[in-house]
Amino acid sequence: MDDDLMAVHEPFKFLHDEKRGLIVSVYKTDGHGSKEIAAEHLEELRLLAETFGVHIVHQLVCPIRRYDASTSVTEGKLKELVELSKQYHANLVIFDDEIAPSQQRNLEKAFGLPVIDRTEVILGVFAERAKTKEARLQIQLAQVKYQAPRLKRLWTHLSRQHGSGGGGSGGGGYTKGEGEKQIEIDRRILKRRIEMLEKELEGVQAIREVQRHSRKRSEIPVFAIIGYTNAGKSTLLNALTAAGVFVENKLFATLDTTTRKFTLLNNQDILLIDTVGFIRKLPHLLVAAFRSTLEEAFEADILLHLVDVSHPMAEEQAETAFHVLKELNVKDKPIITVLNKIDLLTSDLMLSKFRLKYPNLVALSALNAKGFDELQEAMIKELSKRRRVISMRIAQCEYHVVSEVIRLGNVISQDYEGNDVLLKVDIPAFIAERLSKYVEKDSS
Ligand SMILES: Nc1nc2c(ncn2[C@@H]2O[C@H](COP(=O)(O)OP(=O)(O)OP(=O)(O)O)[C@@H](O)[C@H]2O)c(=O)[nH]1
Ligand SMILES: [Mg+2]
Repeated sequence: MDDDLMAVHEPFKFLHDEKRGLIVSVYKTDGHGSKEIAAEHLEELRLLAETFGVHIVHQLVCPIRRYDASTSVTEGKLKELVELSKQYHANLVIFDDEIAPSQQRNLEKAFGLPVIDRTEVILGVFAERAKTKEARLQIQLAQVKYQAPRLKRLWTHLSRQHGSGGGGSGGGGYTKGEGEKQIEIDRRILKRRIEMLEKELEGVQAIREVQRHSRKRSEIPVFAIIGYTNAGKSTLLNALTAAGVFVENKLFATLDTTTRKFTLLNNQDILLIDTVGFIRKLPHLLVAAFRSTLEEAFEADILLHLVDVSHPMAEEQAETAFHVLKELNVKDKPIITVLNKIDLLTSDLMLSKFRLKYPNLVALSALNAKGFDELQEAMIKELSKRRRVISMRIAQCEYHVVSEVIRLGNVISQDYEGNDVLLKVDIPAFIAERLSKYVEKDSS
C-alpha cells in the first residue's frame, strides 16, 4: 500500500532530476498593483524556490490588465510565458500567487509542464527540512490535504509521462477511464492516510503536552523569539546561549522550536524559544499544521519580535508577523520589537520609521553581538512590568526566603503571627509564582 501512497504523494516524482524553473510574479496594471512590490515578492520566491532545489532558468515580473478566472493570467500573456518556458528549457513553472486546482490544470495543459504556486514550494521546503517527528507528520498532513483536490492533475502527469514513451518501460498510456478509477482509489487512500496521520500526530502531541507541563511547573519566565524567516532568530539564540541551532542564509532554516535557558544581567533565569519563521502568504494548511508547534511558543510570557531591518521589505515583513499572530489568535502578549542586522544599515531611515511605529524597540546585531545589553535591559524591564500584590506566610526559620522577598519586591506590610512572618508585597508575577507555596490562598 505504501507504494500506492508514494505515487500520490510526490508530484515531483515525474520531474527530471534537475528542476529548471521559470518563476513568475504577476501584478495588475489597473493601479492596484505595484511593479516594485511584485519584484520584491519575486525575489523572495526565487530564494524559496532555490531552497527547494530549483535552478531558476528565468524569472519575470508580469504585468496583466485583469485576472482570467481559468488560468489567472490573460491569454496573450500566457502565450508569451509558454514561449519563454520553451526558450529557457524550463521543466517547471512557479507562480507567486496562489493557483486554484482548476487553474493549475489549465495552466499545465498550456505549458505542457507542471505548474505550481508559492504554497506548494513552501510545503516542499518544509517537507525537506522538517526534522522532528511531529513536524514531519504535520507537513505530511498539510501536503496530503493540499493534494486532495488536485488529484486529477497528478494523474495528468502520469498519463503524459507514460504517453511520451521514450523510457521503453512498455507502460503504454493510461486511458481516461483508468485515470478516473485511479482517482477514486487514490481519494480513498488519501482519506485513510489523513486519518492515520492525524491519529499519529495526536499521540506525538500528547507526549509534548506532558513535557510542556513539566516545564510550566518550573515557572521560569519564557521569551519566544518570533519573526519573519531569515530575520536572524536562530543567530540571536545561538549568540546568547550557544544553543547550536542551524543557521543559514536561506528561508526556513529552522522548522522546530528549540528552547534554551538564559541568565539575564540581573541574574534572573529565563527560557528563550527559537521558532519557525513566518512568511508572506504562509499557506493556510501550514498555519493550521503549525499551530500546535507555535502554540508552545505563544504560551510564552513575552514575545521578542525580530525584524531584519536591513531588508528592503522590512516593514511588510514586520506586518506579516503581526498578521500571522492574529491568525493564530495570539493577542495581548507583551512584544519587544528587536531590529536586527543593524551592521548592514547604510542609513537611519528605516530605524526611524520603526521607532515611530513600534514604541517598545531595541536595535542590535545578532551576528556581531552588538546591542545585547540593551536587549536584556528591555527584557528585564518588560518582566518587571508584570507584577502582583500577594500575601505570604513564611516560617521564621526560613528567614532567607523573607529576605529574598524583601530584596525582590516592595513590602506593603509586615506582621508576625506565632512563628510565622506575614508579608504583603508587590512583586514580579514570575517570582510570586516561584514562591507559590508561601502565598496565602486568598491573596489576589
Ligand atoms: N549581517 C548580519 N547578518 C545576520 C545577522 N543576524 C543573522 N544574520 C544572518 O542572517 C541569516 C539568517 O539567520 P538565521 O538565524 O538562520 O535566521 P532565522 O530567523 O532563524 O531564519 P529561519 O530559521 O529561516 O526562519 C544568516 O545568514 C545569518 O548569518 C546580523 O545581525 N547581521
Ligand atoms: Mg532559524
